[in-house]
Order: sequence, then C-alpha cells, then structure tokens
Amino acid sequence: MLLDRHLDDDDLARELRADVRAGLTADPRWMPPKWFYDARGSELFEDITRLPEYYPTRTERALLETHAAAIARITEAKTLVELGSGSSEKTRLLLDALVARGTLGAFVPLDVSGSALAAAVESLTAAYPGLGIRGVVGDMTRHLRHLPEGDNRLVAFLGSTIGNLVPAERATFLSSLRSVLHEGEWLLLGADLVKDPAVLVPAYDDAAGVTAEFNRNVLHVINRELAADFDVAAFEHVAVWEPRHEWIEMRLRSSRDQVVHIGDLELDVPFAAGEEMRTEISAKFRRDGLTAELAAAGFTARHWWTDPNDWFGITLAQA
Ligand code: AVJ
Repeated sequence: MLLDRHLDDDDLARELRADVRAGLTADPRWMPPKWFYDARGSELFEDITRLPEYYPTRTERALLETHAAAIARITEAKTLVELGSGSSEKTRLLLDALVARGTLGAFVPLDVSGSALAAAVESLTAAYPGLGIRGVVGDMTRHLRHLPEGDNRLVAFLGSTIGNLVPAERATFLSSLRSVLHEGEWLLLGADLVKDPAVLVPAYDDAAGVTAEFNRNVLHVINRELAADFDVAAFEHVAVWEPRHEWIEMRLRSSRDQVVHIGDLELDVPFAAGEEMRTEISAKFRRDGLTAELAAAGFTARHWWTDPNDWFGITLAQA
C-alpha cells in the first residue's frame, strides 16, 4: 500500500487540543469543521449527501458526468491529484475520462484521514490496475509541498470544501497551491453558488435532522478524545444564512446555563442559556468573485460549467 504520511495520530491529537483550547476560550466560541469527521461524522456526512434537501453533491456529480470527457480533452492530464478526497466516489468519473483519453498515469489522493485514504487507495488500486496510485496523508492547507512532482498535473478540489475557508484563508490556500504548480498545470474547483436562502438553509437544516446530528458530533469527538463531559442533547443545531458574508453558518446553541469540563485540558467552559458556538462556515460563491480570487492567486479561469438552476459551479483554471 502506497501511503506517504505527513500527519500522524499524535499530530492530530495535538491539533485538536490546541483548537479546543483556542476555540472554547474565545468569545464567541468556535470549533473548526475538520473535527466533525471521525468515523461516525464521515458516515453522517455521507448520509447528508443523499438527503433530498442537500443538492450540492448530486448537482456536482451530474456536472462531472456531463463534462468529465471535456475536462480530459482540455487538460490531457497525466497525473490527477485530489485534495480532501474522502471516499473518492466522484473522482472515478474523472479517472474514467482521463483513462479513456489515454493520458493518465498516476492518481494522488490527499486527505487528513489516514484510514479513509487507505481504504480509498486499496479499492482504487484494484479498480485501476494500470495507474500509479499514491495516497498522501496530510492537511491541504499545510502539506501541499509534499505533492509528488509530475508533468501536467490536474488538481481536483471538489465538493465546495473551499467554502469552509474564510476569504483570507482562501487567498492563502490558493496562492500556496499555485506556488507548487508549474505554469500550464490545472485546478478543477467545485463551488456551491449563492442562491435563494429558501433553498440554502434547508440544505443545512434538513427535516430528518441528519445535519443536526452531524453538527453535534463534534461534541462527541471532544468528549471521547479529550475526556470532556458535553451534554450533547443540551445543544441545539442552528443554521443561518449570513447575507453580509454570503455564507451559511452552523452553530450549536446551549439550551441552558451549563459548565462543560474538558478533562484533558483541565478547562471549565461556561455556556449561558442561548449562547451559540460557531462550528462551520460554508461560503457560497459567484462566478465573478471566484474568477477574481483565482486570478489574485495566479490562476486563469478557462472554463465554467453549471447546472440549469445555476446552483453549483465547476471551474477549470490554469496556473
Ligand atoms: C463538505 C464542507 C462542502 O459545507 O456543504 C454539509 C459540509 N456541513 N452539511 C458543506 C456540510 C453541513 C459541506 N462541505
């Protein structure tokens, strides 16, 4: 099994402690969304992608089904790199198109989760015996310089994961990605678009309550990893559209006055009744804004594909 590890469980444990200490002592309190995704959280996210209200995954998949052949023809990529690959399901559409085009020799998925990556590398190695597949365990905001060299690489960053970053973080991320690419190499970026809040908000506050469970899962993670005693049922799921920033904000609202003890940090965290902790931002984009952000980082947007509703966009940009 080919896996390069730049992050191990100790690194992740240290990062979680630092994030919990910083976020839970801040005003207002916050937690970064990366801690949603333990095994249970990853399962809940997979469930979210199948909810009737959650349109992004199926909309992006349909776009890739329609346009993967064009992406292969335009890029003629020899290496496909996927950032935050997770289960790599949508990746297969790109792999199939690039294999059919006859240019692809290698696939490099990068993810923070070593276990998810190992499973993906194993099943993809069986499905694509002709490809060199090498997983990189790492954080896409810190380990881009460890991506293998290759000529004519295509970096796929799908699912609108970029929406978890605030604008300044996006600028830093896109510039550092640009700096590891050679002129002419490619970025395929999937981005959820600004739309009616009557469509957006239910996508983050579904009727079945799956997103609420996903949101509260971060409290289970902190309880388990840091010997904390969050009463998970005493936190309510909140999803709001912030028009000023054009992002969805997920929060957890304390339903009563309570003090949470974080055992491993010897930290007591008071929550007032109604107090909200931010757990995720999910920014929504406009074509012009994205093109400008890409240009500021040194990318030229070459192609843009969207669905008939203009709900989700895929842009192909060149370094
Ligand atoms: C995986 C970050 C793209 O923001 O839509 C889904 C995560 N959060 N429902 C998103 C998520 C709540 C998702 N991303």
